[in-house]
Amino acid sequence: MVAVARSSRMMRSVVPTATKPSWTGPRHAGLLRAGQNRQGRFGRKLGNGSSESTRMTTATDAELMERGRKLFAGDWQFIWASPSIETLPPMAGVEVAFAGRSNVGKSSLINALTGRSSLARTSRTPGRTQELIFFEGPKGADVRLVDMPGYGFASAPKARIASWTSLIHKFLLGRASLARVYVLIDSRHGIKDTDQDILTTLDRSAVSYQVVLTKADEVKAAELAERIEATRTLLARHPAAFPDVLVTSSRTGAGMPELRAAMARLIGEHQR
Ligand SMILES: Nc1nc2c(ncn2[C@@H]2O[C@H](COP(=O)(O)OP(=O)(O)OP(=O)(O)O)[C@@H](O)[C@H]2O)c(=O)[nH]1
Ligand SMILES: [Mg+2]
Repeated sequence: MVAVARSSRMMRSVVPTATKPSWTGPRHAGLLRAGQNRQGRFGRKLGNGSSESTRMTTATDAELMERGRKLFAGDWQFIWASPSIETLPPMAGVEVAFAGRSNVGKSSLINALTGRSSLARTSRTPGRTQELIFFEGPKGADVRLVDMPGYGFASAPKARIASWTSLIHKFLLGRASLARVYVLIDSRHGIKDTDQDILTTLDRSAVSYQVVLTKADEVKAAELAERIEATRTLLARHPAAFPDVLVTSSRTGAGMPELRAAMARLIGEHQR
């Protein structure tokens, strides 16, 4: 098996899967320690799911925010790109994936989280990310972010749409190391039919997932409040989803501390 590895944004090379890329740079060990609340991997899936990132106590909040900040201030590197389900990297650590329609802002969110302007490739044109792109966090954190191709990109050739769609659904259903999926929804548009397909797939998978509204800077406060409410109402039909939504803007940085904290908590739980 081989994987396409990028050592820079312009250059690609092929490395055998057995070879761990050596360009991951300095590492920061011991940034995380286990969280206070022990939860199994699926512990929040069906019950009081909103407690994790939206209803934390003040003390825990501050601690998690700081852990999240440190985690994402560490060294994040591209490690792998998979154009197919057969070329995925070996499973390791905690994986967190970002799914959503083309152009919703998945790659931009990864850049905003990591404080890097071009770790993930972004574009005004839909269809920019065409593979499953893996980024690895600081050493010791044992976490990877997965930037996914977008769905609902109507103007791409049908065969390519079918291939991306199949890759997305297979990955979400069959990846045991996937601990959380964030489903990104554009604040201007809300949940569409194609998003429902992904939510349905996630309901069938064993992974916990949460909706993240993106581009909050593009809508007025009243419209945003309506969108949040409408999204919550739709999510009520998906008991496997976190009932609450996270609101973000990669442009202004809004919601990033909360999202980082939620991931710090998730990782803490998995490290126990
Ligand atoms: N105003 C605003 N624009 C954003 C935000 N996030 C992303 N964008 C813009 O939206 C466009 C698409 O962003 P990407 O991050 O490439 O979107 P994507 O979901 O990765 O797209 P694909 O890879 O094609 O599926 C770019 O022009 C970004 O600058 C945001 O928070 N606010
Ligand atoms: Mg992208």
